[in-house]
Amino acid sequence: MNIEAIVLREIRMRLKAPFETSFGVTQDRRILLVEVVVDGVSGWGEVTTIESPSYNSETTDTAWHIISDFIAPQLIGKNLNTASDVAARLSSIRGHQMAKAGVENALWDAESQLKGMPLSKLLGGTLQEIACGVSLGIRENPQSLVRRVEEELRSGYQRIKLKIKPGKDLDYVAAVRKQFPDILLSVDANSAYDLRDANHLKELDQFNLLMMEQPLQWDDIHSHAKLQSQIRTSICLDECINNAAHAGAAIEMGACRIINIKLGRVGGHSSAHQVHDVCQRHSTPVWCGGMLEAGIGRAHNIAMSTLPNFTLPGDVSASQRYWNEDLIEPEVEVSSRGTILVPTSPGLGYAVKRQLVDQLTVRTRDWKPEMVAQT
Ligand code: OSB
Ligand code: MG
Repeated sequence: MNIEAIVLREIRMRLKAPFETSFGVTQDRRILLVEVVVDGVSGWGEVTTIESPSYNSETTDTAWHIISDFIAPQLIGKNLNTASDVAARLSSIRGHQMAKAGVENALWDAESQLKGMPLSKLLGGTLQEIACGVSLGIRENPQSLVRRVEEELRSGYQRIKLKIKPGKDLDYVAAVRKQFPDILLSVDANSAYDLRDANHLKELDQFNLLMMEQPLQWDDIHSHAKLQSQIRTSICLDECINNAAHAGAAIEMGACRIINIKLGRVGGHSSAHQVHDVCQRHSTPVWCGGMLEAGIGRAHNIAMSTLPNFTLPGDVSASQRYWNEDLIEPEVEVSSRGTILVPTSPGLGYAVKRQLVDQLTVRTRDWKPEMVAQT
């Protein structure tokens, strides 16, 4: 696999509605797209940073810097056997998993096209259909949240996740649970609490939740182990898990019973596969998290979600829930059973709308082998 060109683009896209989490409100997305040209074929990846360092330490701008100044110069003109060699080549760059994932995943797309197989198959995926849930942002009041939940259930979604934060938790969850006693329901705090809130978080046990996602500090596995021993609800770690070693440690410490895998947060498909495998060996179910992705990121999430231990519904939902027009053709659609049918054509299985990408692009940088030879 000869890396003949790398193109980095920043696009701007506005979400249909603002999305509120414990760390802030997002509506105007700044998304980086990575295009790699390998043996004449274009592969695409999406960098899943948000705009501020409030989910993890990366931002759209740090990813631009790391890709521009370190990753692209290191990879341009190189010849790889497979996309799974990339992570080792980039191991001298500490952290910056989302920046690395955007590039690595583009190479996986290219490899699957060159081999004439769907990306899901190249990754070793076995599922033909993936189960979908939705993540609902924090609302003005419990009643409007209940109405949103009702709409999503009517569309067929199999699991509802509510964003919570201090002051917007128990009464919201209670209202939804009262209206829908039997649905799969979970909450996500995005690190809004600390261990002193253990008794408060214990109140959530009464709602029979599928899980409580990342209640404590973004980088503190140990405190989650202490909390898990005090509550009945299963903890699911998101922010804390950046690689397979973290996943193994968290499970062995009893810090969680479920793990959310995000391709960006763990550094790309190779690492995601390793996290998946560690969890599988420990009989710990996983599901695919979301980062308000546009279509390219969404397509990668779908391919990853076909691995056999993705046994819980993910946060990967229809393009139309987020965007007036998505970057891919066809857009991601969800069946009335709350599933996405995995594409069977080579590569991502969705075509990138280049014209739309061009319209949305606000800055571009590209690399060709000769540019490196000159320096
Ligand atoms: O914690 O899962 C999260 C969005 C941005 C940052 C973090 C998270 C989220 C979501 C949205 O929950 C998931 C989605 O619908 O893409
Ligand atoms: Mg989360």
